Amino acid sequence: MKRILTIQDISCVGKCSLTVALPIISAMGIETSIIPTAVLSTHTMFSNFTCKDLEDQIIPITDHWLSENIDFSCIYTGYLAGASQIDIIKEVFKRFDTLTIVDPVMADNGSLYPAFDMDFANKMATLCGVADIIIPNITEASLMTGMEYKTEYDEAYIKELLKKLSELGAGISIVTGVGFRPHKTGAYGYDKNKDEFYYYENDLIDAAYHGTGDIFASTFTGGVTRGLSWKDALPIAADYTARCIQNTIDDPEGRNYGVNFEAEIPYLLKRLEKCGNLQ
Ligand code: PXL
Repeated sequence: MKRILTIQDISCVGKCSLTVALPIISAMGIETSIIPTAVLSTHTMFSNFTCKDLEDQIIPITDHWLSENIDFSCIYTGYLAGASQIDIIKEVFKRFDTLTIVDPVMADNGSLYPAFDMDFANKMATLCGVADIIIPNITEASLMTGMEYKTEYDEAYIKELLKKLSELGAGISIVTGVGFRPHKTGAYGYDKNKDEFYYYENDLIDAAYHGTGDIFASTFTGGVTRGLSWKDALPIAADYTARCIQNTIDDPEGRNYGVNFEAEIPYLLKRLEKCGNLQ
């Protein structure tokens, strides 16, 4: 069985980060090891959340793993609790020398999340520079490239954003939340070694929930780790995320604490089955 290491926070309530990545990647048939970067009472969109930074645990945890010869098929990072964690994550990448996927979680809808500033964004750009695959949304991509954040844009803008992102260093850059037509959204990717773009769109569901970026990134990471190409993993991640959002809207009891990704896991597994013999 393949083994992924995912490094992000645990928000105890408000489905996102590890409480999304762990169940989704496990359901995809991959052992999921974790390093929690922090423990929060809720994600940071609630008021008065508590936060215990676990930065001092990251290197000792990996020291122990190295002494046990533990290795990983992929390392996937999400929400980090502060700029000083970024150099530590780079050291973890060096220690395990495997496929690295960075979701530079820090901003959305044109603004940084409450815990972050431009110093963090600039440092995050350097982490994206040493990753194999990066998955920012448009806000995060514009912060890291210095390009203007736009809510109305054309394909030329997104392609320029992707080219500038790839200049940071990653081989494959994927920008999420990209829509060119009313009621549509999607993800636009660029493979810099092949100079190849790929866009996949699905229906935009008119509701904003927390944790949907984490669902997309976790599913994408699971697909690539099971042996799918990034272009095959991307539509599965996009469609599953859209179904999770739709399921939440349809749920009369649904609370705005994250989407009902659990209810759509059978759909995700059926999609994976259709991919044939995966690793
Ligand atoms: O879903 C991204 C995320 C992860 N972790 C924490 C967050 C957020 C988004 O706000 O606050 C703690």
